[in-house]
Amino acid sequence: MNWNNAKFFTSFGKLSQMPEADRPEFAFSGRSNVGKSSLINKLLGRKALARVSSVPGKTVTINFYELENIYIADLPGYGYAKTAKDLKRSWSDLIGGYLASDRDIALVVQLIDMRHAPSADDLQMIDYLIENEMPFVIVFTKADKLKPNARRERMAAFADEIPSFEDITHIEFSAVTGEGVDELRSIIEEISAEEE
Ligand SMILES: Nc1nc2c(ncn2[C@@H]2O[C@H](COP(=O)(O)OP(=O)(O)O)[C@@H](O)[C@H]2O)c(=O)[nH]1
Ligand SMILES: [Mg+2]
Repeated sequence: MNWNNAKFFTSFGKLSQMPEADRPEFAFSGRSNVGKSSLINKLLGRKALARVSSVPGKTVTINFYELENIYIADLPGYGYAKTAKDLKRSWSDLIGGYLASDRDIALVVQLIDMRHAPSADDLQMIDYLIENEMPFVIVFTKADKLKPNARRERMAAFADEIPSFEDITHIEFSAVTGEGVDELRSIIEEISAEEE
């Protein structure tokens, strides 16, 4: 797979605007500021395909990037403390509707900040994925921000904090050092090959 060939495909804020489901989709999910845009840019070998910002966006949209025979779906970040109620509702309508659709969601990549215990929203998302038997992996982001000892402790803690952790494929990732990029690319390549 040529990872440098990704192009922005479309952006939609309403389920009625979802593009045709004509290929496998890899959906990226996580709370605001977890490092989702940075990860997508790193994965796709681009500096700013997905917008990196410390200010959470005000519009709730799903952004699709097209890469060879797959879509990369950038789901809106959740869990921002100041999120207004109606924004929260449009978030759950959009994400919930997308995940529950009959689209070919080949994999959900659930991002969690390695420095912190998973939030209630993270755990709700993981429960949803398990309950609905959706294929997913967890990516622990910002690995470069932890010293080795703290990192070991946090990884051990996740095993207690995340249900069925031993059965979930997880990747330790850093957009700064590039750690985990090859591993994540291999997983996506393997699944897209199976989908052919
Ligand atoms: N040190 C470090 N900072 C990161 C990493 N990934 C993202 N960040 C920073 O975290 C903040 C949020 O990143 P962003 O990609 O916009 O998060 P998003 O809201 O999930 O899309 C930005 O200041 C990024 O520079 C990482 O792997 N290491
Ligand atoms: Mg972002």
